[in-house]
Amino acid sequence: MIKPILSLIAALALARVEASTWHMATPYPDREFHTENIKAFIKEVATATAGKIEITLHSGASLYKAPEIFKAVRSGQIALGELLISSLGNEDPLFEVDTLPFLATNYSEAKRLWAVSREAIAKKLEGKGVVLLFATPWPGQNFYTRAPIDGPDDLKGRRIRAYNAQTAAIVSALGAAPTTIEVSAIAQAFSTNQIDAMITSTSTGVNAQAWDFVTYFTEVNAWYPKNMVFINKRQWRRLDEDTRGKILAAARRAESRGFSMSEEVNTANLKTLADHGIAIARPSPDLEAKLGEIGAKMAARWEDETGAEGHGILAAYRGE
Ligand code: PCA
Repeated sequence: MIKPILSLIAALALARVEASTWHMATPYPDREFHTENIKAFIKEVATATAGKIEITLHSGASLYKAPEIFKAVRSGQIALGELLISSLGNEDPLFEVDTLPFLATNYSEAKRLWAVSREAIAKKLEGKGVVLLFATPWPGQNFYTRAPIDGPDDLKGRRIRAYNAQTAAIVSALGAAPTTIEVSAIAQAFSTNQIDAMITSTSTGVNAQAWDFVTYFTEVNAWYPKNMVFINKRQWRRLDEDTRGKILAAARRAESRGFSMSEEVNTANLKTLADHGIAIARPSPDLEAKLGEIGAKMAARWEDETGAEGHGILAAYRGE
């Protein structure tokens, strides 16, 4: 019901040059730090443009589910969206660079990886009809399990949640069974035994109240996937230079704020997990070795698939 109405609103908005209300969709809940950051961005855009650009945010997959958001923005049904960059891996493997295990394992490496891949990713997105505004990393990705993980064999046969094709591939490489589940369905998936473990950040773990389902958290910080906020390209081009400049300035601030928020939230959330009785463990050397081996194989395959472009990014990242 609401979708045709939104298309109509979008069409009307396109026909007018003055004040516009744009719609934006994200799969992530209101209480997520990414969402808070987006709300601050929206406020700054409204202030900087003196109310000319108002953005209505639809969080928690309330308007579109994650797999529909890219198409909705690209086709102009809505103006803006937020998505995990790597969820576009089926569009182009280049989008999966920040989901390669053990390539970037702390915030400063995550920042460096973004610095060397941002331009190529922005260009790919433009070719697909959207303009990148900013990206924000999730905290590092870790294991949430019901039993301790002493070594990689303890993960064999587990039913582990995945959130896209790349994470499903990592789960399979560990000899476990992946099931792809959106953030909003995590609790239900655990309670119906669809999954008995997950790999995600402290942020999603706390928001999903992981302590209701699991007892162990193994901290590997295996990769730092990023969300991106992007806008329909036609809508973007229709704006005057001055307005675009103001939105880009707000986006730059949102990106730098998002990196800091992610780190702060991670520290606070590690404590929240512990306060709820979750045991926080370091990985055993053989679990780390196995993940490193999977990461090296995936990076080599990714480099093959992405050719000179991917090779250039990895070489720049490694300082070669
Ligand atoms: N949370 C999102 C993506 C990565 C993360 O930390 C999720 O679990 O789906």
